Amino acid sequence: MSPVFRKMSQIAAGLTQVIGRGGRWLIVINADPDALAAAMALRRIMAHRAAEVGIAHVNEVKRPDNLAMMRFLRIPAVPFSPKLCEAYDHFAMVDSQPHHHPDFTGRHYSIVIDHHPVLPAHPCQAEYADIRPDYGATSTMMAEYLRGLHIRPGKLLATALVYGIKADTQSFERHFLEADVRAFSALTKHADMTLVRKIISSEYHRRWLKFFSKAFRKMRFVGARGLFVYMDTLESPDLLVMLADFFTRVHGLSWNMLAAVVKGTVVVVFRGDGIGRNMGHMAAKLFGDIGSAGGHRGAARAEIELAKLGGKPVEEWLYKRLTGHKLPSKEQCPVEFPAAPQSERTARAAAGQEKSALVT
Ligand SMILES: [Mn+2]
Repeated sequence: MSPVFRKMSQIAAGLTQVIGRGGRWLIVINADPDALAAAMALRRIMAHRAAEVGIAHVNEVKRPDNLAMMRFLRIPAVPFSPKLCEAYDHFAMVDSQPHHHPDFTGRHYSIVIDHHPVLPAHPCQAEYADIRPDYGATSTMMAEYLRGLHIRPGKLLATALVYGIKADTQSFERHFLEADVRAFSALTKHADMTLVRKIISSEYHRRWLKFFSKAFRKMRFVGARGLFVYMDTLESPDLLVMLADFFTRVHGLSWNMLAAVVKGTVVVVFRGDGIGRNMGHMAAKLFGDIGSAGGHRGAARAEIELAKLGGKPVEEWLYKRLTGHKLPSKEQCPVEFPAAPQSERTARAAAGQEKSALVT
């Protein structure tokens, strides 16, 4: 047995000692892919030791990929409530520490396993605390526990842990350790990568499609590669962000500016390809004199109180600021793609694609 593996077995034994026998455990999380996966793994470790194990999330799970993860991987997490806690006598926490969320406070956690930094002002009081701030994901730590306890993860658990590591390290673009890579590659042998892809591609809610429909109707192209869309009134600026992010995936557009009135404020969201125009500069130049405006090269935002427009129609006002011109009517400015630059047209024609591109 290698020294590393022996150490993992010892650590895992410390955990099972605290779990003991016959308790009713509630695992409390702030749900994101890493937390959901880690909770599922701890539940698996507790399975034959505890009388009952529940998972509760203090946040509302809204993101479609997180909902897809819960659904496809059958994660039995329920909303947290003080009433729910009455049914349990032990509490555990993964991927968070008790001071991270107001709903976490007011009860004692016997187990805390996390990878966020430890703050001197909030030392962890748990009987069993394992906090490794250098790790890219709590899912990696849980994969090590499973290994130390000789538990081979089933397909759904392995898939959850793979997705947890992938999400927290942004597919290894953000901070990670070699341990994260090791756990990831070992888990992929047991995981269902079709399910991972299904979860990743669950980007939109069905109820959002009406906003796409509206955005497509209201598109106005600006210059050769810009797009402006005014969405009238929206409940949340998140919808603008969702749409603006979508348009960054269109080849032939290099920047977009999406706007709407949200609760009495004109919210303008900018997205760029990070190569051409600097969105932060653009936002500040267009709206810095009248509202808060700024951001960075690829993403920016401006917010202007609606009252400051003095009753002017918002779409026309925004278009004028953006282009210096009057908003053309839909008849004068039909929504159609501007001709592709000459070089692209020539290349397409040379490849014999021009006709099929028009037909399809
Ligand atoms: Mn995490």
